[in-house]
Amino acid sequence: MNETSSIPAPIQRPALPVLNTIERVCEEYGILSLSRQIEGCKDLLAKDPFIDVAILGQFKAGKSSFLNSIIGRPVLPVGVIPVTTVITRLSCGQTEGAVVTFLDNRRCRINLDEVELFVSETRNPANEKNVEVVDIELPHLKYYEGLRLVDTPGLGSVFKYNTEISQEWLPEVGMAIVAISADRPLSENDLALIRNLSEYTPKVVLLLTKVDLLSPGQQEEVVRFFKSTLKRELNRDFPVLLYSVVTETEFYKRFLDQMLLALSRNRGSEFEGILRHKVRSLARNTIGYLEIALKTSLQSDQDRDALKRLILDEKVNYDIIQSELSLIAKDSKQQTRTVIADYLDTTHRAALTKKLLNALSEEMPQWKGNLWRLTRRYEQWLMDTMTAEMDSMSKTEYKHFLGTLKKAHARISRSMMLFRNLLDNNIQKVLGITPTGIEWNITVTEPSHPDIAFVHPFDFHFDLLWFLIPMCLFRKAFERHFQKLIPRIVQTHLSRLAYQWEMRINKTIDEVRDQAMGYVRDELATIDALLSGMESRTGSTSTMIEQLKQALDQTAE
Ligand SMILES: Nc1nc2c(ncn2[C@@H]2O[C@H](COP(=O)(O)OP(=O)(O)OP(=O)(O)O)[C@@H](O)[C@H]2O)c(=O)[nH]1
Ligand SMILES: [Mg+2]
Repeated sequence: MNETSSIPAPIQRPALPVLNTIERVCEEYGILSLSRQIEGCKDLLAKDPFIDVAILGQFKAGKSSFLNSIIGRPVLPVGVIPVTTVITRLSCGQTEGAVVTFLDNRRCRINLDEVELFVSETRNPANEKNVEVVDIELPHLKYYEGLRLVDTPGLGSVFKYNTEISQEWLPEVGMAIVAISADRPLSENDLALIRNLSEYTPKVVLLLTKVDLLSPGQQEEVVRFFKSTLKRELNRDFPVLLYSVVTETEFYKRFLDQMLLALSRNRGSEFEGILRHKVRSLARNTIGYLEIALKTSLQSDQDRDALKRLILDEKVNYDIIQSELSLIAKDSKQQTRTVIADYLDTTHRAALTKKLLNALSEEMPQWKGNLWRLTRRYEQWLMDTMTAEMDSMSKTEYKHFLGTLKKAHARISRSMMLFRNLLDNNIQKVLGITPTGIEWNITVTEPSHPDIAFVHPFDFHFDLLWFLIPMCLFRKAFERHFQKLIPRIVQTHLSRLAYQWEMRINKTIDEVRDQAMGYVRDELATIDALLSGMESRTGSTSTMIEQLKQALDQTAE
C-alpha cells in the first residue's frame, strides 16, 4: 500500500498461533504444495487492515462498469472488448490520484485520467508495462472506511479455468462479488470460480449485472436458477444481488451500499472471520498430508520403502508425465499455424480481396498527379486500409485462432488430473486415506494482441521514373497494376497475422505445460517427503494432527 492513502484505523488481529504451527509443520515435513495458501494467510495477517472486496467474473460481465457506478465516477476503463488487464484497487485517500506499483517495486503517482494507460488491454496489452497493481485513491471513499474495492481482469471467456492474474490473486480475496452478466447466466467457469473462491473466503456474493436486459419476470427466473444450481452443485446458499448501471441504478445501489457499509462497520469481526476461514481450510489440507506421514511412520523401514514403491509406482512417475505433457504441447503447437492460416484463408481471403478491390476502384479516380504522387497515394491508402483491416480482424476473429490452445489446455488438464487420480488412488489403496486434494487449476492468460504493421509490398520503385512516363497514356495501365497487387498483399498480410498469433499462442501453450509440471513436481516432492524417513515421528505426527484438529474446533466459524 502506498504512503499517501489514508490507512484505516488498526483492528484487533486475531492471534492465530496455528498458522505458525502449520508453517513449521509444512517446512518440517516438506509439504511444498501448501506454500501458496500459507503465503495468502500470512499476507492477510501482515498487511494493512483493509478488507479487499474483489469483483471477479467472466470478461465483459460489467465488473468495471459496476465499480464506476458504485463509486460514482467513471475512473475505470470499460468497453465492449476485453479491457481490464491489471488488478486495480480503489480506496479512500487524502488526495485524488493513483499510484502504480510495478513488478520490480518501482512506484509512480499518476492522475486519474492516466489510469487507463496502465490498466487497459489496449494501452497496456498483456500488461507489457509490468504493472503489479494500481491503487486509486478517492477522498469520498471515506464512506466505506477500511474497505478496498478491487477490480480484476475478466476471466478467460474461452477457457475452462481462469486468467492467471485474477487466479493468482484469489488467496488475497477478503470478500468476493462474483459478477455474472444477465445475458450469460451461470457458466461452468462461474461455478468453478465460486467453488474455488469458497476455499479462500466465507463471503461470496453473486451479482447479476446488466439486469436492464431482462424483464422483472426473467430476473426472478434467473435468480431462482442461480440459487437452485448453486445449491445442487456446491450445496450452499449464496446471496444474489441485482445491478444495472443503465436503469434504476440508485435502487440497486442501495442494497450494495448496505452490504458494504455493514462490512465496513464490522470490519474487525469480518476480518477475523475471513482469516479464520482461510486458516481452517489450510489446516484441513495440512491434516490430510500429515495423515499420510502418520500411516507411513507406523511401518518399519522396509515396509515403508515398499509402500513408497507402491504409491510412487511406475505410472506415477515425473519423467513420464513430463514427456507426456511436453508431447501434448509440442503436438498442439505444430498445428497452430495451420489452424489459423486455414481459417483466414477459407473465411477471409476472398472476401477481403474483393472488399479492397472495390474500395480501391472508388478511391483511385480521385487521386491526381504524376506517377510518383499516384504511387505514394496508393501506398498510403494501402497502409491505412490494411492496418485497419488487420487490426479489426485480429480483434474480432482471434477467438477462432485459439483452437490449439484450448485443445492443449484441455488435454494437459486431463492428463494432469489422470495423473493426480492415479496418485490419489494409490494413496487410497495403500494407506486407506482419501487425499484432501487442493485445487489444481491451470490458468490461461489470453495471448496479447499483436501490433499490426503494414508490410511494404513493392520490390521495384518504377515510380522513380515518373518524369519519363506520360500519365495521360499510362494511367489506366498503372491503375490495373495497382489492382493486380491486391491479392498478393492480402495474402502476405494474412499469413503475417497467422504467424504473429502462432507465436503468441504457442508461448501460452508452453506456459500451460509449465504450470502443470509445477503442480505435479510440488505434489510428488510433498508425497515423497511424507513417505520418507518417518521412523521417529509417529508420536509427534499424531500429536500434531490432534493439535490441528483442536485448532480447527477452536476456530470454528
Ligand atoms: N445494458 C447494460 N450494459 C452494461 C451494464 N454494465 C456494463 N455494461 C456494458 O458491458 C460491457 C462490458 O463492461 P465492462 O465494465 O468493461 O466489463 P468488465 O467485466 O469490466 O470487462 P473486462 O475488464 O474485460 O473483464 C460494456 O460495453 C458496458 O457498457 C449494464 O448494467 N447494462
Ligand atoms: Mg474491466
